[in-house]
Amino acid sequence: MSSQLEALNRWVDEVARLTQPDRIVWCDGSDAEARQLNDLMVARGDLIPLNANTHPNCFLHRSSKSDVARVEHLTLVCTPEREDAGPNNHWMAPAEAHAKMDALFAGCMKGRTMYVIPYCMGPIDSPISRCGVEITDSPYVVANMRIMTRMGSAALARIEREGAQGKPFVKGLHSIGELDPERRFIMHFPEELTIKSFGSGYGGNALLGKKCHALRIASYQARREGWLAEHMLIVGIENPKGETKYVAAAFPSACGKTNLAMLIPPEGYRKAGWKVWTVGDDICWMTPGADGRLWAINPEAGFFGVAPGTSQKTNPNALAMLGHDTIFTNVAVTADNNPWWEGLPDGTPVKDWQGRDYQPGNGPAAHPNSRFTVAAKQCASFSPHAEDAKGVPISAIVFGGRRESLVPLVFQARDWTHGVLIGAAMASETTAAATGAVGVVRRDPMAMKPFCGYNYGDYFAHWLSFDQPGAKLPQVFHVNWFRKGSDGKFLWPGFGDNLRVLEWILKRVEGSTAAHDTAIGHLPHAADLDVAGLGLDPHHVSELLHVDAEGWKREIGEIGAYLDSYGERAPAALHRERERIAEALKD
Ligand code: OXD
Ligand code: MN
Repeated sequence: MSSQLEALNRWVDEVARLTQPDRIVWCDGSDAEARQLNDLMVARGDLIPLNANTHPNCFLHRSSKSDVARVEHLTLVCTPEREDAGPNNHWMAPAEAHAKMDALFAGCMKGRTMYVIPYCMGPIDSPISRCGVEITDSPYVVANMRIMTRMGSAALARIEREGAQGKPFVKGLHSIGELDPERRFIMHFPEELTIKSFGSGYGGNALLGKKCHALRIASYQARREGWLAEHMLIVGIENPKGETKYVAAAFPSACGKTNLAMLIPPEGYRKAGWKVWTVGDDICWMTPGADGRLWAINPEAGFFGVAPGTSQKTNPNALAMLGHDTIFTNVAVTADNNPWWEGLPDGTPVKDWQGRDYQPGNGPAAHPNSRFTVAAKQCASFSPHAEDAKGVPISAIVFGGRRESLVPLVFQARDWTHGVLIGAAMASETTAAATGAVGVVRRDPMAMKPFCGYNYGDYFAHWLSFDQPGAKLPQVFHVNWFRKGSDGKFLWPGFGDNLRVLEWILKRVEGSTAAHDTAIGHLPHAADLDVAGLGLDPHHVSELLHVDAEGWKREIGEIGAYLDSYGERAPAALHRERERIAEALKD
């Protein structure tokens, strides 16, 4: 046995001594194993089979009602020095955090089965991929990890192989505990490549490959090793000449990343031959290639998407992929036992997400953060290059937020440093993907506020460090689909029509269109955005492309105060860039 497998076995023994499960199961990822687990969960009531005629092999899981979202106030980064976690993270000293967690884990698996899940984040043969092992007492977590990662024997073989090369795996320990919000913590030990999560079964807290490993731990590793682990979708845009360019885009949670990743071109574009290819909808790992470009993989194998709002109109690709082999969490059901959520034009809920008879007075039928878990391969637009071991080359990076006012539909950074400032200054109105108030504007640099595993000041410096001689970095853009007019209505139709903005972005990447140079960056000339046929009021188009100098002076001032909150660690180059823009706004 290799020393890596010995280390893994020792850790499993140690965890078993602490948690005292009745049984230990090593997951091999086989179909037989999945069937057995499903039968068990159905027998226990953890999964409810849905209508087998319309939704073959689909199941509903109802969570505990106080366990429906990520819990940022209970999510900690435990570095030896508090400053290394930064003001962007909750922090605890590692020894104290281990003691606290081990006390929670002591004996917590009595009467339960402990599952050992070896997994690989990214294509099993990609040098960019990384492996981990999650230990959990939740069969629901196993079933979801099976969809979201490459899980089982192949991952274990890679872990063993990499051990021989001295490459470690990430250790994640999870228990649902008693699902008591008072006894819930998600702790990260980046220097030990370790995660300990207790008391929640919710995806972002419990599927440790996702936010915990692929973002918080990976971002820390990426800084040490010279790559980027980002909260970004990856999409390929194929033009009528058959050329595909890849765009990575960061938006805060529940701002339409899944919809953008699976966009269906408007009819005129479709007829002209435009196609959109989905590589990923949530996480992007990018690494500089020998050619100087950034090459990206989606470390995930599935989508854990927000159900409400998903419809034939907003995301037909997603709706179609949810017709079979899908786990739904906290959606409502109809009388004929089909899944239902707000935003579906047909069907009537009879049971709400808690399993109660549906009554409008009780609030939405489906929880606003109800989810589907589905294999990426089920998506009709899944890119034929999504599993390429070398990844896909990124031509443009797009940042975006949900901003009712001020921020134009699209603008382009002058250069990489300006692009990093735009990412660092991102802000958005909060959504239901995390507990807490919804609709409050908060700064969410690169959409990584809940996910950056170290001090944001160091993170910005890491981003800046990619600007090396010979680097062919992507162009950087900012979009805002959510600007509202004085009548309180959205000015931009969004969804498929977002391709009109992506087309302009790609033209800028090619250098085939001019732009309007402003203090905040390059904006489209109204005539260069293909909005004919949208029926937009020309006044609304100019509002969408308007730079309100007074409003931006205030914004730039707030960005300065925000950068100051990172003290010495905020790179001087970002301060200088901000001052340059502040000066330009005076003209
Ligand atoms: C997610 C999130 O689930 O960002 O992707 O919360
Ligand atoms: Mn996300």
